[in-house]
Amino acid sequence: MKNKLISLMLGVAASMALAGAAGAGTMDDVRQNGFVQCGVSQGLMGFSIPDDKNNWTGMDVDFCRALAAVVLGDATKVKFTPLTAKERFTALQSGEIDILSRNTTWTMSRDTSLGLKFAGIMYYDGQGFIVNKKKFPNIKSATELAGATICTQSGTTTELNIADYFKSHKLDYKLLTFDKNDEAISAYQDGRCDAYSTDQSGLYAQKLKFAAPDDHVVLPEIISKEPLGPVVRQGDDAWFNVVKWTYFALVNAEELGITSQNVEELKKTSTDPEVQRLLGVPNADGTTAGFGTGLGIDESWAENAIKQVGNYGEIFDRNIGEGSPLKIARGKNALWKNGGLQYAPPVR
Ligand SMILES: N[C@@H](CCC(=O)N[C@@H](CS)C(=O)NCC(=O)O)C(=O)O
Repeated sequence: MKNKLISLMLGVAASMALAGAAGAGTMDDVRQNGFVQCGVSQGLMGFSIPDDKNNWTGMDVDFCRALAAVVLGDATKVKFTPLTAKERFTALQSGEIDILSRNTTWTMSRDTSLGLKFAGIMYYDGQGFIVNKKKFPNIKSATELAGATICTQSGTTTELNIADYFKSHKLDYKLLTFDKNDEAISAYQDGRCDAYSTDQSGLYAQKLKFAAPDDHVVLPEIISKEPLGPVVRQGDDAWFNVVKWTYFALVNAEELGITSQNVEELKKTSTDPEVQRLLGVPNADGTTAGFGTGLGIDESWAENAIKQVGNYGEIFDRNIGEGSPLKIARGKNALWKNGGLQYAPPVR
């Protein structure tokens, strides 16, 4: 009993400290600063990567832009903080960033012990392996990697999943981890390890950057569930709601056929009540439905994000889908009505 009380008190103190790290509330901070401080990866094609002029692109980057459009009405009001896998959670806990949008897997310990809160699953991923065909000419399966040295980035779920996978298949292995992903990739390319492992989306992204991409093959096994999504601190429900409903708005917009191209037209002409609610169209008597008010923001919150950044499908397509060099199929990330897992609760 005494122990329980002590751990309860410690828990409360920890969440107060976490909430305190962000001052009065993250939404107020963001409004005062005039921008969203968004933690991203240091460079992962399709998710978050800067060009030589420091213009960032990617799904994770676009999510933060959509959030800025929702909260501040302007998708350009974002600053990006590139973070290694190891640094990312401390940056969020300490209040250095307002949101972490960095191909981060939703796991129980991150969602509980680390004091964080995942707002949704932007991308359903799973971990895989890539190997050099010259080293393994006839390889068909990861089970043939007995005794192999695997390179990966430290501070990731990847490290832990490899241990589980090799242990459960009773295979020996050696792990070579690096703080920076570029170092892990160089070690793999230099032949210091037999395989490189990460989320499958990351494998396809890295492969494109290899000197001879066709020399490498992604093995068929998916050894884990890697639900990737945006994360915030616990103890700030108003901010959590805004982040969560930004994601839901993007998915609902795709489901309702609202795009960056037609959103303005649909706002004026659509008679579909679902479209009208999402876009904050006033009722016949001039009153507003109040969904923006419920979030503490403008009624045109969703319209701003869709107009300036696009719906979920548009974001997927241009960054990692058919409209991108990665050409990843929608697969599990298709809308639920098309057999996928992307599903958002209704705006009601
Ligand atoms: N989803 C996994 C892995 C995330 C991760 O950090 N992956 C590496 C390898 S693809 C990465 O994004 N590196 C890019 C960077 O550090 O800039 C996790 O949350 O732990």
